[in-house]
Amino acid sequence: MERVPISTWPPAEPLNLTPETPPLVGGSTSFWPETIPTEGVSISSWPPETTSTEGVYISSWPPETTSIEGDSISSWPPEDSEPPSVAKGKLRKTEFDGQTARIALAVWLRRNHTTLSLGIPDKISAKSKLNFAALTKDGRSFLENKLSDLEGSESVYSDSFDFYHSMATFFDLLKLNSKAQEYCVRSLELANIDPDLINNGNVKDFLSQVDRLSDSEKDSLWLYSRLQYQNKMLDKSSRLCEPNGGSGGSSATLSLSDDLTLKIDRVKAAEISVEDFQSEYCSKRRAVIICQAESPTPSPWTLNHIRSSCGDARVAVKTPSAHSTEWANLEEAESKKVSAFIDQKIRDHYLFDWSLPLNAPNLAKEFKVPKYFEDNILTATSPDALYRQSWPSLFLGPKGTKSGLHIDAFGSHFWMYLISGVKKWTFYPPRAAGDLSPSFSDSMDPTFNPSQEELDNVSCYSIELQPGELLFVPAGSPHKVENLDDTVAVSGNFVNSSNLSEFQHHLRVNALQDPRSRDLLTELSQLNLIT
Ligand SMILES: O=C(O)CCC(=O)C(=O)O
Ligand SMILES: [Fe+2]
Repeated sequence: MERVPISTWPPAEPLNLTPETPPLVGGSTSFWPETIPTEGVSISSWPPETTSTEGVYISSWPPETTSIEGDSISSWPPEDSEPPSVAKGKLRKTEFDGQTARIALAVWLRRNHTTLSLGIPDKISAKSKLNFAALTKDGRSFLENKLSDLEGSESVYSDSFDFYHSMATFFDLLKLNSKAQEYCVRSLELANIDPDLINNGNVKDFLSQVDRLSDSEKDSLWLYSRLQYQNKMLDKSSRLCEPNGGSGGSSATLSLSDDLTLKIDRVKAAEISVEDFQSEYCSKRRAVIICQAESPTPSPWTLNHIRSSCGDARVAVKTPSAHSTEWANLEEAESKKVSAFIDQKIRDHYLFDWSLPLNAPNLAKEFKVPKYFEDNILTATSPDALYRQSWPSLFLGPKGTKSGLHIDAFGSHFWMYLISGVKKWTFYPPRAAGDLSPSFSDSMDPTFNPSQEELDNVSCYSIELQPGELLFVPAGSPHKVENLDDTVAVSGNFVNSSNLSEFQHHLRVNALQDPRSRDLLTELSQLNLIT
């Protein structure tokens, strides 16, 4: 696939986001590679008429060219399209067409969505729809049939990397994790790639090895690495051995270390130095609320002030959806001016994690990041580097809006300063993440859809964040948030020595699919900030 030069993103001008545009950063910052042909398709135009945006990464969005514009649903993929080359194995198109499971499912969906009643909800993204379809009875049996056809021709393709990679993607979409991992390993072995490449060597060696891989080899290594991360989250025995947080295996009560990790102190700013914060909270992975902190803005950020400073800027507002597989179960609802968002105050529309440097630079200049979080390697990079301008970001949450259970992306820590209103935060122990029904699809960020029973079996701890309070959320903590009033808040994700190793791990995995993560690794290594 075509990859647009990194220098074209982010655009110099603030974005005029349309509903078709994928998240700018996500995270929120959820990194956005989507290698399904449904990428960038707006809800209203589902199923897509064209597949012109196939496999475009967030960092290379929007695509410069449209490749197969004009093809209709029924003619995609084109009849005469060449399947990917199959190393050595004799290609028999009827048995193995080279498709990965997501592409096969998307094509199947396009052809059958009018005749089958799959119950796919309307107002969710193309990505969420595809994940939903994979869980329907018909979707599952399509995938199972395809998989059993593939299994039937395994002997013909026993030396084909593409074949085993494709099989792994089917097992993965069917949530057969150990089979998926086993087939990833086979594909990587056939391509002479060490499955543990992600964990080995310094950054330079890692990148020089990765640069030698083909796109599908990187995809296979990416899937293997994501499965490894996922299995670690799900594996009860390894969770019991971890030093931080968590409820261990079956946990109605907190262990002593969980108690320490979960309990959230309120400390007055005058009584906590930056060093105390680092040693007592940040490096111990304990959340804390710092109260009576110096105001980070020269004048109060009322809605009027925000409207007059950046009312004309556009924002893609979010809305929660139980069926969403987007980050924190938040779907993009619509694009509108900030002034319209403030005036209309539509129930369930949430202005969420909106980058101030990128979208409202004047407002960004007024905000001083609290001293506790200045030690942040994401701000040591060049202006165009990934994450460099993502924060501080703004949250305007009408009463009742929520963000679903999630873990902050790329191993980052998080802070939030609440300007007005009250936010209810609920934390779960990091080690209990696997007990809360995490579901992985195409990123390292799972969505969580725990049943009431699962929730009842895991300890949690809630606090109500008040105006003027500053919250620190350590990397790896599952949490969810509800706006008890109309709220205005500002936040940031950050990385320092205490979370550098998991940050690097996530960045290495992401670099297999996202060129901007790859460039960030290179830059941080050139700056000697990582090795
Ligand atoms: O305030 C919220 O709704 C959630 C903030 C949060 O957890 C995040 O952006 O990671
Ligand atoms: Fe979060």
